[in-house]
Amino acid sequence: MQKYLQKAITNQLTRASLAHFGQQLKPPVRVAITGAAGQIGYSLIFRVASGEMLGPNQPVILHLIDLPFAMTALNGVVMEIQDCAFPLVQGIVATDNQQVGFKDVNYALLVGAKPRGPGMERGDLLKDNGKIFTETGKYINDHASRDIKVVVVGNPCNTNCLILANQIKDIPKENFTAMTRLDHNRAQHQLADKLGVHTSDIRKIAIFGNHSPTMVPYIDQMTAKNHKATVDQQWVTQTFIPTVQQRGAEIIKARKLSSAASAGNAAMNHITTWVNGTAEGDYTSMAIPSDGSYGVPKGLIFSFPVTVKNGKYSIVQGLPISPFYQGLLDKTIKELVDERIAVDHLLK
Ligand code: NAX
Repeated sequence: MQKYLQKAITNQLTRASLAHFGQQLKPPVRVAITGAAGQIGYSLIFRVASGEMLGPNQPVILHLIDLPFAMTALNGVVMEIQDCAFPLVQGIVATDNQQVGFKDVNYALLVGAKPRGPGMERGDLLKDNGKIFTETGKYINDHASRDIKVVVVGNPCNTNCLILANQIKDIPKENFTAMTRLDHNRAQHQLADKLGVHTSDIRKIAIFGNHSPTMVPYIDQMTAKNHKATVDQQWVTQTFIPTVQQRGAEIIKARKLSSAASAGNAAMNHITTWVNGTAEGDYTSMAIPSDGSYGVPKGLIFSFPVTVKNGKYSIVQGLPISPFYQGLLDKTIKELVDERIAVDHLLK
């Protein structure tokens, strides 16, 4: 089984059979997904394989990584990918060996993480995941492509990303990011619903801070259908912000399972926007290394409003921060500073 799983299944479809698409195909890129046998993995892998993340002319070699105990389940996922006969899938590497898993990888969606168990303190969660992300950082540093773009999804994703990036010696630090796009998408839906417009009509909103209940959905510059839009402050404080912050818990309560499909969707959105850019006049949310903007301590992995062009993101500067928002920002900054202190020994 192990031998089979570690073998690259190459040339699922030949270039000749791809030619019927009548498109100029790019050379294949390698996309790693950790936690590939898990729930988010299952909602994500097939959409990446179909070309939804990187486009219809971008063949992919999937690197599916999970822990040894999950290899049998992962083998089932591999069989299903094969049975989809995806035109863009040029190979599959399914493994519990990170050296093999991250070899020459161009994009990594780091979903795998230790979940918070009953009675587990946040500090213990940080430490356990810290070990995982320290190790993964070393493998990425030693084996991945130098242009790799990484999004950390596994929680606590901001600080996991901080630990990971600390292991990286010769890949730009800005290539390491964490996901707050799900929170952004959730905010967009709530606002569209409130204003009676489509989600795509809502622009210029952002998530600041940690992917945790302290996150700050910022809407002071919001437009709907390209016009400045406002909602009443009472709804913002009593309904909107708590709904976005607690949406994950609400979904678990309803489904008895976590929000895997929307999380997988957001992880893909994060990479697609990073590659293709933001729309003119709009921004998105990415947790990225702070450069000190908005008074956020340098180096924290902090969610900012960003614009993206030619594969590079830039923090949107100069947004007015009201005393209300400053109070929220201070809280989320403090939480991330405390998380950094808790894992300080892993950052040496
Ligand atoms: P599952 O428990 O279904 O799957 C996790 C998978 O990761 C398992 O197959 C497990 O074996 C694997 N895994 C654990 N440690 C690993 C390691 N070191 N290397 C490779 N694989 C490893 O959880 P799922 O629902 O898929 O959620 C995964 C993670 O996403 C969790 O940490 C969760 O908290 C986080 N989330 C993050 C979100 C965000 O917005 N940033 C939202 C959704 C989700 O809650």
